[in-house]
Amino acid sequence: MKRKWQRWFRLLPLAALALLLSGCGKEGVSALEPLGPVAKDQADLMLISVLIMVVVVLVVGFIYFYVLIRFRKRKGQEDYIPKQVEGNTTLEIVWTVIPIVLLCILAVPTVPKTFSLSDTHSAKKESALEIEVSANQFWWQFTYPKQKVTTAQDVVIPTDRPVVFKLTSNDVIHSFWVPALGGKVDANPGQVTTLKLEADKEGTYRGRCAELCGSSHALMYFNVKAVSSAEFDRWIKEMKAGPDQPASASAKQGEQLFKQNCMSCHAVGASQTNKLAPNLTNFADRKYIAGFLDHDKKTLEKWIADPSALKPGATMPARGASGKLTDEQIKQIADYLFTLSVEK
Ligand code: HEC
Ligand SMILES: [Cu+2]
Repeated sequence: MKRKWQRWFRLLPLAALALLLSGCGKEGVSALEPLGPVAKDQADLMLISVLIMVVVVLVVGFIYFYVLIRFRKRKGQEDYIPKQVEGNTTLEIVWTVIPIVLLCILAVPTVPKTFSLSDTHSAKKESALEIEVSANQFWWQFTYPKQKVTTAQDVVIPTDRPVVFKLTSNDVIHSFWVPALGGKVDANPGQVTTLKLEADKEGTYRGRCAELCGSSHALMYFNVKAVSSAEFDRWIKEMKAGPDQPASASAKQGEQLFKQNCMSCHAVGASQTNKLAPNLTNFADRKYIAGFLDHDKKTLEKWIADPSALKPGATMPARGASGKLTDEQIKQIADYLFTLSVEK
C-alpha cells in the first residue's frame, strides 16, 4: 500500500508543472491562440507538422508494441530465432520513401509561407505602416518615422494594413515577441532586423522580450494596441498636439519638479526621441507602469521613489536625478504624470 502512494507522489512535480503551464496563455500571450493573419498562418504550419508527427508516433508506436509482443521469448522456444530480414530491399525502400514523402508534404506549405511571411519588402508596397523599435534594458521605444511620432511601452497600430517593425537595440540582444500576432525576431545592437505583423481585429495584445537580456528580462513587457485606421489617424494627431496643460496647483508644481529632475532622460512631446528613457507624452493613457506594474498613483509614487526595487536592474535613479525628492514632491510629480493623456 505504501509503495503505491510513493509512486503517486512522484507524479506530483509533473502535476505541478502542468498547473504552472496552464497559467500560460493569459492576456493573449499564446502562440496557440492566433489573433492575426500572420499568426494564423504560422499556427496552421505548426498544426500540420504536429499532425504529421502524431501520425508517425502512432504508427511507429503500434509497430513497436506489435513486434514486442509478437516476437517475445516464449517458454520452450528459448533458442528460437525468427526469420532475419536484413538487406531486404523492399523494406529498405519503404522506410526510406515514407519519410521523404512526409517531408515533401511538410515542405509544400512551409517553404512558400516562410518566404512570404518574412517578405517585408513587398509588404512595403502594400502601404504597410513602418515602425522603428528600439529595445533597451528593460523597455521599448516605438517611433513612427513617417508620422514623426515617438512613444514607449504601448505601440498603437491600425487594423487595416500590415505593420513592418524595424528592430534594433541600444544595449544587448533582445527579442521582440507578440505571441498572439506572430513569431519573434531578435533586436540586435548595431543592426536592423525586420518583422511583419498584422492585427485584423481591434484589441490589446501583450508582447514581451524573448531573449534573456538581464535581471528584469522577464518583466520586459509591452502592449500592442490595435485600433481602426480612423482611430489610428486621430491618435497620431492627438500625439502631435500633446497633452493639455496641467490644471491643479499640485500638478503644476509637479511639472516644474519633473523638468528639473527627470527631463535629462525623459521627453514629453511626441516629436522628441530621447534614447535614455521612455517618452512620456501619453503616459496616463498606458495600461501599465514600466510595462507590468498597476497603473495607479500609489504604484507610480513607489516607482519614482525606488524603481529598481520594483524592477531589478532598471537604470532610472531613485528619487530623481539628484536622488533628493521628498515624498511630497514625488506626489506632485505623480499628479503631473497622470495629466499626460492625449486621448480626448
Ligand atoms: C537616468 C535617466 C532617468 C532619469 C533621471 C529618470 N528616469 Fe524615469 N525611467 C528611466 C528609464 C531607463 C526607464 C525605463 C525603466 C524600465 O522600464 O526598465 C524609466 C521609466 C520611467 C517611468 C515608466 C514609464 C512607462 O512608460 O511606464 C516613469 C513614469 C518614470 N520613469 C518617471 C520618472 C520621473 C518622474 C523621474 C524624475 C523624478 C524620472 N523618471 C527620472 C530613466 C530615467
Ligand atoms: Cu530584453
